Amino acid sequence: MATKNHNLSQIDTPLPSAADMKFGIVVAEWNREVTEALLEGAVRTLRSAGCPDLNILIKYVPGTFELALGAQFFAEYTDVDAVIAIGCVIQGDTRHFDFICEGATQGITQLQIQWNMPIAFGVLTVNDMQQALDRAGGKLGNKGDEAAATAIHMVKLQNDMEAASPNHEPDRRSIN
Ligand code: DLZ
Repeated sequence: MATKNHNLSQIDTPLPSAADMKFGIVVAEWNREVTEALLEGAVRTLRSAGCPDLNILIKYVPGTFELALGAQFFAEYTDVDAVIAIGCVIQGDTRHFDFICEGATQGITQLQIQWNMPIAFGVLTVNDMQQALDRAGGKLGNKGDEAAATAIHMVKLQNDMEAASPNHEPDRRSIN
C-alpha cells in the first residue's frame, strides 16, 4: 500500500551488486517531462549498484498502454535479466485512465509470470501533474529509483534461487 509522504527514493534494504546484471528500460512517451525524470532516477540507481552503462538498454513506446508489449519485446529479443517499465498516467475526465492502468498492470503481471522474468512497475498513476512531479524527483522522491531497486533485488533473488535449485535447467536467458 502507498504510504502518505513515503519517499520513493529511500531504499531501506542495501542494494546487491548489479555489476553482472543487464536491464531493459521501457519508457512511455506520454507525459514525457515526468517519464524522463523517472528514467533518470532508474538509471542513477542502476549505476549506483554498479551496473555498467552497456548493460542498460532503453527503448520508448508511445504510452503506458504499450509498456507491456515493449517489455515483451525485451524478453523476446534481448538477453536482459529484468525490465523496468516506466510511465505516468494522469486522471482525466473520462474512464480512459482506468483502462490504461488496468491494461498496463494486468499485461505486466501476466508477462513476468509467463516469462519468469522480473518486470518492475515504475508507473505513476496520479490525479494531477503536481502529484506526478512530486514523485518524479520532487518532494516525495523518484519512483524510478524504487522501480530500479526492485528490479535489482528480484534479479538477485532469481539468480540465488536458480543457483540453489536441485532441478536447475538452462532457462530462457542462457538459451538466448
Ligand atoms: C490516450 C492516453 C491518455 C488519455 N492519457 C495517457 C496518460 O495519461 N499516460 C500515458 O502514458 N498514456 C496516455 N494515453 C495513451 C495510451 O497509453 C496509449 O498510448 C493510447 O491509448 C494508444 O494505444
